[in-house]
Amino acid sequence: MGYDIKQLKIEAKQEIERADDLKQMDLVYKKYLGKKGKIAEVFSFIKKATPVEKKILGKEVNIAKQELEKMFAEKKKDKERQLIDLAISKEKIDITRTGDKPKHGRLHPITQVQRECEDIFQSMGFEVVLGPEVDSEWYNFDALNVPKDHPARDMQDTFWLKQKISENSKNNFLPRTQTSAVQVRYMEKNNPPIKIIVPGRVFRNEATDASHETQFNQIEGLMVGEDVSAANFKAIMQEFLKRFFKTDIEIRLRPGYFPFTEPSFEMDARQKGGDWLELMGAGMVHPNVFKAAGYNAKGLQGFAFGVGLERLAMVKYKVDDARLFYQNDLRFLKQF
Ligand code: FA5
Repeated sequence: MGYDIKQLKIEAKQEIERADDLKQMDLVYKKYLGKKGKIAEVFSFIKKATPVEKKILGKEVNIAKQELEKMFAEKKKDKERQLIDLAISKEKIDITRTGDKPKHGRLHPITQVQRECEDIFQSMGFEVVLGPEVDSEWYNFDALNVPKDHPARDMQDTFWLKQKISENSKNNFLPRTQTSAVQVRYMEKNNPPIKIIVPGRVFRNEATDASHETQFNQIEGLMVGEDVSAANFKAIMQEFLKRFFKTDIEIRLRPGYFPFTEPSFEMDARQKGGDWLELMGAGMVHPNVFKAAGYNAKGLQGFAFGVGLERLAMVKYKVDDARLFYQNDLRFLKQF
């Protein structure tokens, strides 16, 4: 007998098992089950064989063909399923994975503090008013009852834009040293009752330290009317501080001196266990300021205050050095 079907089957099965991908499987298929494959070869041999050989060999080769076809079909199915699974796993979107948070910007802590203050004062009926950052010596000093050559002018070291050229202080300009410069500017154009706050940048020619910058932000407050009293100031301040700090803050008032208020005081604040920090200057508006604005001061009263925004932020967030706000270190700024 010219053919060992058992051996043929063993070889074919081994090769099918070894075939790793569909392409190799095709080759193996052709080799054994193709038109010119080994099984076909046996069939053509059988055609010419003796009846006894035909009977024995025919049965054996038919069984072998069926087995190999089956084995082949199963392996092919497995391989195809594996390929589909692989493709799916590559394309799959895991909807349970936490997303990547897009990085987004945020408001600077001092801007946040400014907006918070604006919201609180607006809700108490104050209007937000702005003034120029470069103003005249008149509005910044003279109109505020700070006479020329008066030592009070040295309280706020001033950057001058040019050599002073004029005797008329309305013609000399400076980066304003205080938002109080907006008081008379506003009163010239508006009549009482007045209830305004003025946020803005101010500039001082002084050495910097943990609580002093050459450029910082203030919010001025001004309330003027016929019977505006120190009690009104106290009530408004209490409400503001309660809403701004939200936690228990210790406050103390000290007598102070500003030429544009009489009496004047200064307010310090601290978090429990922290150091006292001066927050603001304040007082009852001096009659000379009303006069400079062209008001008839009789019967008019008002209070004014100027609070440092960096100082508010320092106490609220327990930051012990104001310079941190302006170093642009994102690790610091991201905390707010
Ligand atoms: C004034 O500027 C007055 N115009 C305040 C005022 C307004 C008094 C209205 C009366 C009526 P003073 O120089 O003390 O005052 O500054 C006010 C606040 O600004 C200080 O309490 C402090 O919070 C802040 N401040 C002052 N200097 C600096 C500085 N160099 N750096 C940061 N904050 C400062």
